[in-house]
Amino acid sequence: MYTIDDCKIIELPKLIDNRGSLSFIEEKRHIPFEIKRIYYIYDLTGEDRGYHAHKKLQQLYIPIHGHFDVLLNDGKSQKIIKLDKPNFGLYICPWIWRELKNFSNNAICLVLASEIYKEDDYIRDYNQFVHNKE
Ligand code: T46
Repeated sequence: MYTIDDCKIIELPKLIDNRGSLSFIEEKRHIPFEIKRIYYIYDLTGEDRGYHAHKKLQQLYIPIHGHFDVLLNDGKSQKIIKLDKPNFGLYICPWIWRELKNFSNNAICLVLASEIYKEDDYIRDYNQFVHNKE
């Protein structure tokens, strides 16, 4: 049974020189899954996003610009994690309810995902999520 303790902040490499900074991610080295999809959310209006869990999907959220909060809930416990550094990503395992909130101006969230998009991997009803976790 997955819990919020299976979700973690992953520090990514950051190479700094007089031109700026560079971070990189290699699958199975910095993150525990193979990357099958990359997407990003941007032009955010301030409305919350998420409000769902995934049955199989693993993801890494990276705040490549700005900052925002992620609420994680496993049906029993919850915590809120602030993402505000492009070299720190949040790994989220399956079966975790997530809500993305408090986006700063021009925030961009880059997401690395372990599976291609499948709507039937989503649980978008919180009561159903809690019921299925039990
Ligand atoms: C997550 C957060 C951070 C696709 O067609 N392909 C895709 O790869 C994705 C991610 C979405 N879509 C479609 C599904 C919906 O019709 O785009 C529309 C908006 O997706 P959704 O309402 O799920 O957006 P968010 O921001 O609430 O959630 C998304 C991801 O779905 C989710 O896995 O963790 O971003």
